[in-house]
Amino acid sequence: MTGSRSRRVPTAGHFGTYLAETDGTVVTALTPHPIDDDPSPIGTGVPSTLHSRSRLTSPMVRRGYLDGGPGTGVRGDDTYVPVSWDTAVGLVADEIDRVRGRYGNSAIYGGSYGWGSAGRFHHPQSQIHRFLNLAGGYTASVESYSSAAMQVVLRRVAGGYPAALASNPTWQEIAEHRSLVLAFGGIAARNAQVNGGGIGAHVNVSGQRKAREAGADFVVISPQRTDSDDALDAQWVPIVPGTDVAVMLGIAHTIVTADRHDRDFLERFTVGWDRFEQYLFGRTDGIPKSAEWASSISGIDAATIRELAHRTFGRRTVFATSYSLQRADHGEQAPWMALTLAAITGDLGLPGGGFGCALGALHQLGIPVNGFRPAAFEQGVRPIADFIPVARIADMLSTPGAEFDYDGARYRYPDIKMVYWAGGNPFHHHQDLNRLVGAWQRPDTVVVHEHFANSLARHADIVLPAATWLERNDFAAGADGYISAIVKAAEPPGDVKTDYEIFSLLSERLGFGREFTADQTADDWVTELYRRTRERTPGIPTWDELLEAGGVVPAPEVDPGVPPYRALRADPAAHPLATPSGRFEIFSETIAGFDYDDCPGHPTWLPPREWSVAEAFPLHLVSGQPERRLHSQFDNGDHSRAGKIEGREPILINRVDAAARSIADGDVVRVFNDRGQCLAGAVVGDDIMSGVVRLSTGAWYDPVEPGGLDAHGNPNVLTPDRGTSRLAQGPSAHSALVQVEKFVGPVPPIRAFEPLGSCVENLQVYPSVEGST
Ligand SMILES: Nc1nc2c(c(=O)[nH]1)N[C@H]1C(S)=C(S)[C@@H](COP(=O)(O)OP(=O)(O)OC[C@H]3O[C@@H](n4cnc5c(=O)[nH]c(N)nc54)[C@H](O)[C@@H]3O)O[C@H]1N2
Ligand SMILES: Nc1nc2c(c(=O)[nH]1)N[C@H]1C(S)=C(S)[C@@H](COP(=O)(O)OP(=O)(O)OC[C@H]3O[C@@H](n4cnc5c(=O)[nH]c(N)nc54)[C@H](O)[C@@H]3O)O[C@H]1N2
Ligand SMILES: [Mo]
Repeated sequence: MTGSRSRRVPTAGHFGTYLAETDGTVVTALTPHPIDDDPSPIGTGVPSTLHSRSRLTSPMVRRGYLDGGPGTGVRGDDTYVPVSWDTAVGLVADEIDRVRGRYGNSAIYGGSYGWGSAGRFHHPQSQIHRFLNLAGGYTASVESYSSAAMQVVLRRVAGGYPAALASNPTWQEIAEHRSLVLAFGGIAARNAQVNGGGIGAHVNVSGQRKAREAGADFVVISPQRTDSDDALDAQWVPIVPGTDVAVMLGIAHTIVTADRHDRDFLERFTVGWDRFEQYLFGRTDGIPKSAEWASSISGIDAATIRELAHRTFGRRTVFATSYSLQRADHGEQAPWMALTLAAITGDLGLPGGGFGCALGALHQLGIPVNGFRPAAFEQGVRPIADFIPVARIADMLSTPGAEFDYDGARYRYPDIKMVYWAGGNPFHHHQDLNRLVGAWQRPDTVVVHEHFANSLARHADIVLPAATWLERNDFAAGADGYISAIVKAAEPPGDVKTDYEIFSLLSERLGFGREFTADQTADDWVTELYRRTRERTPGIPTWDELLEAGGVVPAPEVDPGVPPYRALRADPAAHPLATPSGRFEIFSETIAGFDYDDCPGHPTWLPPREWSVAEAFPLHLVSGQPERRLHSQFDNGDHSRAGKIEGREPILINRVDAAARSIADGDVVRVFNDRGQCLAGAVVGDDIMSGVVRLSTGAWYDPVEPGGLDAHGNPNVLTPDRGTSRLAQGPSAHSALVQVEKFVGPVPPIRAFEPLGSCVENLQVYPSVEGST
């Protein structure tokens, strides 16, 4: 790497735009792009990973699979053998052919959920789905780990999730109306660092600060003090996790008792108020949902709950719910109830007020919506209909043919013989990983494309090494309204190929090469998608002009249309919501008609099922998003690793709970329940309320033996794998109870960042590992 040859090229990830310092082959640093005044440091850790020990540099096949063929050996407990691309491609193509011929295409699970990386063309989900569609189709997944419960319930009662997002109040409106923001689950500034598809420049948190300066007031109702930016000067109201619906009911009860509800709004724009009011006042179950009642459940005193209600009187109010509230047992209820509160106060659809759908939880939420839509790599048509709700993967794999309920209908799980993943990691995102490891043994074959020897690669049969976004040309253009060039900054090491090259080889082998590639190289496709984007939206610079401008430009403003909630308010007859009544459904005849005991016809307080084990496991575990990473991505990089304690993921624990367990700041602790156990590094303090611990997601799963203690601190060995309800079947990660104790004895090393081939040999002896303590 000589200084003279070194240059800087623009690049973009889900966490922002950067300049990559490169000699043309190797990237030495990512520095924030000058266009970004509030950049995320997450990207700075990426270069340290590209040539690290955990980088995959050639196709690998699990030893047992190579010897015994499909369906043999144990995933997660085997060594790996490097093979040529020719061998690897042959194995995968033959297996696709065998499985689809013998069992049909529904036996291939290609949901491949996950964030992958930014880039309109190389977007791994588009790549894999286009490929599998041409191969005859695959069993897909619906909804997301982020928002499944919200997506399904809002579709039933409020015209859909996109309508809620399009109707979100912006920080600017909140500033103009000096609104009161009641943020259930907070507005963690660390979460606005990222956005799917990229971020030109970070403006979300500065928007929040401007709203505060203009006179908006923020209340953060959350177990963690640091769930909002300090500059917001928010009132912190600690709450027992999983009890938000009770508190919202207590607020509603107080408002209606004071006769301050907006009867006119309820009458004109909602249905079912009468039914809900019966419940609110306990006429159906004998329990008035008073502030006192809510207090006994949530740990917030009744006076505070009443005060929150009183503060909404005569004040434009936002009832915001983070995504975390609905990634929990009965997760459908919190967003539905927040919407109901916003209907009670009549704020729904008013600028700067109403329902705040996950405000600030992603960079795009809270900033103005731009109707600009870039072109995408077409996935084609999926020729078969089989699907699962995304978080039901372990159920599907372990009980083929079993019936499941989802959104009013009953379906059967297909019998999966082959799993194919590119651009996501179920051993990061799924709950109850020990259960997943068991279910994961059932299919005959697991194929993955990965950058690194991470937990997914370690549980695969055929591992194909994929290029990172720094090793490809592309462009990013996301919901934040910027267009960013991604200029190839490094050569992929070793035998690494892009996802596109891999799928092109496979397509050729399977006889549909030309259909997949359309005879275009990757660079041809990038040029073509950029051309289509420009064709759709006048005012976008040419590629050369984009580069001359530094590689990042704002996209032209495209009118997104009137937000649906506002349009409804203006003229309900002309702009009904997409619900059976055309209005907000506080009581949904449709949902009531499904007769689900875990999701009744109106927002309802339902205690989390997890609470049945509270005696043995007294601490609530919240496993939110990591400050130093995007999920599990680049956990092997220096930025993420600088945040570890003794190499373990930090766990926040309250002073009182720590003292009761003789745990000191910096201790290695064992976190456990009936589902699993992991180590973590204690951070003792007052930022988390007593009775709750916080362990972020994303430490690479690192069991000392299959199913054993996770040495590194992945919370998903502890979280329950339960659908939110039969309505949405979403993930319920945030409803987990655990116990914590000081760890005694020799601390096992971190092996998560070791090369793939060595993963089993190292098991016995805990050798000293480079970079771990
Ligand atoms: N306990 C708990 N669990 C959770 C959550 C929680 O709050 N608590 N949150 C959930 C949520 S909201 C989400 S969105 C999920 C996120 O879950 P995922 O999206 O699955 O997590 P990532 O770590 O982003 O996984 C992306 C993977 O794709 C790989 N990758 C990146 N780019 C490319 C590429 O171009 N090609 C290929 N082939 N691979 C690539 C990365 O190396 C990485 O392994 O996690 C969920 N899991
Ligand atoms: N830095 C960074 N930012 C990210 C991501 C990332 O990986 N890294 N991932 C992005 C993605 S994919 C998504 S979907 C969003 C997720 O956005 P969210 O789901 O909103 O984020 P979380 O961090 O899971 O949770 C936010 C806070 O909710 C609180 N909380 C948990 N359970 C409860 C509860 O029952 N009641 C109340 N009142 N509070 C509770 C926790 O204290 C937690 O800090 O974040 C995005 N932002
Ligand atoms: Mo997410």
